[in-house]
Amino acid sequence: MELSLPVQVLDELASSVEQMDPDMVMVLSKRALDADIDPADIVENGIAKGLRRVGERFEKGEAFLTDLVGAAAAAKEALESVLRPAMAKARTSQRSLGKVVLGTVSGDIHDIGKNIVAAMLFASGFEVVDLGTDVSVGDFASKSNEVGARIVGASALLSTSLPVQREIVSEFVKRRIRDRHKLLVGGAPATEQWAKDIKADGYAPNAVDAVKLVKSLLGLK
Ligand code: B1M
Repeated sequence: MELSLPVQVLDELASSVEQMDPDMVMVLSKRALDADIDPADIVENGIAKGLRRVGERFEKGEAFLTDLVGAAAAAKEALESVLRPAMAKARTSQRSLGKVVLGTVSGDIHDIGKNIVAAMLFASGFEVVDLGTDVSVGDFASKSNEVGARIVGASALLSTSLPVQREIVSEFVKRRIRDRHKLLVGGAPATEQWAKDIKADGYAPNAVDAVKLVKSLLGLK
């Protein structure tokens, strides 16, 4: 059976990320946009799929750290220069729907997923203050309070960095600023149950759901 065009392009895109081919990732990302595929779909079912496949091979000992680095570099180039601008162009309103602080927790330098969440939130009308990676618990609390962010999102990709999300919640309680901010967690090892256990306000498995969650936490449609 012949695959329909969008499925085929996204499949090839995932494979080109896996093959660490930045030029092909770029070409296929543009082709997918030209075929009117939603940028969120391109990211989730093309680029992220390829990255996760490399991760699975790495876990089984079939790929090396250099493969993770190469695949991430190929993905990042297209995300930053093609897909993020396409998402920003789709921004519906210039009026800010609210301020969101985002960061990857301390000990963790994975930022591709967090950057996608940031791009989708921006495209949906939010002002995003991105603290970057390896962000300390104290910085999450002080920066969020300083900029007056209603929403604070912490991303963690390592099982060893996941517990930092709990420390962030505790830090906001300790500083008596917990009720001023809604705390959102995400990243591959996080789950809905984990968010409940650590008394965060919510968990999202992907960028599209993160936008929905932020809107619902702020009482927006
Ligand atoms: Co790393 N790595 N890595 N890595 N890496 C993982 C996470 C791993 C699962 C691979 C594996 O073994 N299968 C594994 C962790 C295992 C574990 O802890 N259980 C791992 C490891 C072990 C490591 C190192 C320790 C390897 C080493 O040095 N020996 C090391 C750690 C470095 C550190 O952080 N201190 C390391 C390094 C790296 C690179 C630097 C080479 C590179 C990252 C480059 C970068 O980000 N700039 C890298 C990569 C690329 C990966 C994988 C292959 C891909 C990550 C990714 O970008 N996914 C990853 C395998 C995997 O993810 N399954 C792996 C695509 C991205 C779109 O998805 O980040 O899940 P994700 O984001 C999603 C959702 O999770 C969600 O929305 C996003 C969009 O859908 N989301 C949120 C994310 N954050 C959110 C926040 C929210 C809401 C939703 O609200 C706040």
